[in-house]
Amino acid sequence: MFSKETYIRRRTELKKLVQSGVIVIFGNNESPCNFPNNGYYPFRQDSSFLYYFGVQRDGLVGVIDIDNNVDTLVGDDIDIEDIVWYGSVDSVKDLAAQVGIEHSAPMKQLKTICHDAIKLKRKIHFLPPYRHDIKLQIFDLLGIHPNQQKDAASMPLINAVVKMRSVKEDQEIEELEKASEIGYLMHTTAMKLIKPGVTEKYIAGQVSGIAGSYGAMVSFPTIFSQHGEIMHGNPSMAVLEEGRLALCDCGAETINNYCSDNTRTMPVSGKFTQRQLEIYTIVEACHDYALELSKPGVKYYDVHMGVCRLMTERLKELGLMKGDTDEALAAGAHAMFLPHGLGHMMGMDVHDMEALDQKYVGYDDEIQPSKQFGTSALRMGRRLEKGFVVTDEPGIYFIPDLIDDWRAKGHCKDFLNFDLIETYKDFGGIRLEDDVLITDNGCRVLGKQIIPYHPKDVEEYMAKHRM
Ligand SMILES: [Mn+2]
Repeated sequence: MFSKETYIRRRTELKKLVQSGVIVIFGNNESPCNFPNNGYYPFRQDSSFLYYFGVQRDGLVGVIDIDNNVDTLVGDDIDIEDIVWYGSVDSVKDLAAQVGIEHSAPMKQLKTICHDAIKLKRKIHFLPPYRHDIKLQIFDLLGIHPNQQKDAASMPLINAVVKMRSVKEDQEIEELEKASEIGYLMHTTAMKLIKPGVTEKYIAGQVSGIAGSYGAMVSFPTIFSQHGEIMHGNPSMAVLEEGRLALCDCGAETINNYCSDNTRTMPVSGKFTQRQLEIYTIVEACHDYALELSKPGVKYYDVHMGVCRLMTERLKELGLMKGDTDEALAAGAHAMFLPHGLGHMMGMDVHDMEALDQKYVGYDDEIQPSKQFGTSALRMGRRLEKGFVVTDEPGIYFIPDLIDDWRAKGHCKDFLNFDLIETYKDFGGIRLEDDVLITDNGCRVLGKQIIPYHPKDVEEYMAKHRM
């Protein structure tokens, strides 16, 4: 938790931006895993609630009455039976005081607060809910059916939250740096443990445990797979095999819930083959090129397309693509190899604020999401600003089903050498990912130590440290 002044300042700014009405920000409730008392662990607070109210406890709602300038933390104190099991917990009144709030109220009063506002025809601002229990709570309070809640969510509130959370404060950057340090440990541990004969799940489990040991938890379920061509491949009981690549995409959250998100792709044997190096060095060049291009004022959409252009040129040199580069890009032929976007915003959510809808977070009036396969998966397209944190994550994948699908349809056949692509069906995929802070006139990769990614550095690290 930051100082109470931080939360007071943020709520004051939020009131200025939203201007009038009553803001209701729902904290998360405990979420049952397989029975009510066996919840998903650790408890994860809603990020917007954390941003303005800072409190990690479940079952709280933050109310900001803009017109009367009254902030209230709503929630029930826990009773003696819960204290027996979980230990003593601060009262809601004390929790409120810790984040500079004078008023607290029991949960039953939320209904009165909402009904009074409705009677006076005051606007009640809420964010799009993503958990079903909160949807029921909103239905109960405001009478809006869960199916209509996304549309009924407040645009002034969404815009204000996006505006504020997009630009990271110095103390937030410090937290992100801490998350990067844990991420460094996670990835270098994977490099130490990778060898023929161990399972994907073993390495993913070891790596995820590091996030739990030094921070709150992983920032998303660890992706570790020899099938790097599956974007979000779950680690399986498959055994690592000599000659294959293993893709590791993972990150940590600090105890204050700031994230890291990195990807490395490593040779199981400790040495890349010539064929692997040819593809790897293209991804490496794309990763570095994005760092060259990224600075305030530049559209991330243009950085994405710049990377796709470089990738296309290099794949043409290998004979995997052909034809005019501009035409290939316009047709979306590069999406055969890169069917996702270059990156996304990152902060307290690994895909920052995605719950508020990507079109309000990564796009604006100037730049709208593309509908073309591949580019449509770009989560961040708008102009970069100082203080934004985005991921830089190019990849090249050989997806057997996609190859078959496009070949059968003849899709982009003028730009793709299907005969050669066929021979890569056993290749897998390569992705390299780092987290990037936009600075005054450029950008820098977060983390005191950069996780090895130049092929020589990866091989040297593995040769030196492998167990
Ligand atoms: Mn990512």
